[in-house]
Amino acid sequence: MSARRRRLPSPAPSRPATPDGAPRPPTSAQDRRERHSPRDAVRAFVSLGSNLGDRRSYLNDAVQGLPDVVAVSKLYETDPVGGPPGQGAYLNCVVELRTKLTPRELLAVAQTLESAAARARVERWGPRTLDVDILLVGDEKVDDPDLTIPHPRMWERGFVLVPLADLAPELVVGFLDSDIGRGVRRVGRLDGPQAQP
Ligand code: A4P
Ligand code: MG
Repeated sequence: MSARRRRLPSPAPSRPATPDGAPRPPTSAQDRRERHSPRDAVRAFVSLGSNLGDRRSYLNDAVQGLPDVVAVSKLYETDPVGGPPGQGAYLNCVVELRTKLTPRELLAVAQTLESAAARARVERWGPRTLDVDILLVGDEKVDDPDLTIPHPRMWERGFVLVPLADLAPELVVGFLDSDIGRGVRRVGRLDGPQAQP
């Protein structure tokens, strides 16, 4: 199924007006962001990882479910970073979007895709069928308890920076060196028209 035909989760509903009908004032950074409309489409990047079950199939399904996809990096196999010992290797890639969705709407999409992959949250950095992390959304910055953009650990992770370099080499200059890239092994590409050759 085409990514564009998939139904996206609805954006968070706006808060109801006060009893006298006056609109409520914004109380948080999220409210202020939602008042900026219409939004221009921006370049956004999403990291996908899987180290449980049919890893390639979970990543393929996630790419199909993402909106506004313009490119998909090559596919890489990487040793687990953090988490319990004995986990299997990950397959990782990065997807580029051109989207008007807000960071919070993208997080909702990410969590819907993880649920569709029957992701169980047992322990932090534990093995998972699918992890979807929002890396960058244009030049937006979010620092909320449940959402941080840019993703706070992306600049120190080879499994993010090596595939990101396939799509946006200018963004990793100064961050990606041979130490960080060590152990990130290219293993082909995903299916689909947007995949990197
Ligand atoms: N959250 C906050 N900011 C974001 C964001 N930018 N994108 C919150 C996505 N989620 C964000 O994530 C915990 C919470 O982070 C979410 O509820 C969301 O509100 P999670 O996916 O439930 O838990 P997690 O992934 O175990 O924890 P965490 O800290 O997000 O881990 P990471 O940073 O995602 O790392 N090794 C290899 N080789 N390849 C991998 O892909 N991935 C991880 C997970 C660890 N080691 C890995 C890999
Ligand atoms: Mg995560």
